[in-house]
Amino acid sequence: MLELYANTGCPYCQKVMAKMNELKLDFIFRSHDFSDGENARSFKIGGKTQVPFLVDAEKGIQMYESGDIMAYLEKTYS
Ligand SMILES: N[C@@H](CCC(=O)N[C@@H](CS)C(=O)NCC(=O)O)C(=O)O
Repeated sequence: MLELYANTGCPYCQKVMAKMNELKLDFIFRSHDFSDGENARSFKIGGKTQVPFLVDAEKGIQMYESGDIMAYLEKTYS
């Protein structure tokens, strides 16, 4: 199952979520709290405090950058 670490107020996250909805992809939304800083779960996995952050465990993929994530989703799941 795809996991997206994101924040609903983040425009980059919104673009990625729109792409996921367009492609009708199921995913787990992991709400990211910026105040958690380096204690955030996504930081522990990916090493950055940045969102969006995609984890595609089945394919061994972890990815930052909304443009890269959208291109990956399009290429892999459309
Ligand atoms: N170039 C990145 C920008 C992402 C970005 O700036 N995200 C902000 C939230 S809207 C963020 O995570 N800021 C905190 C940080 O970078 O540590 C993308 O397109 O995904």
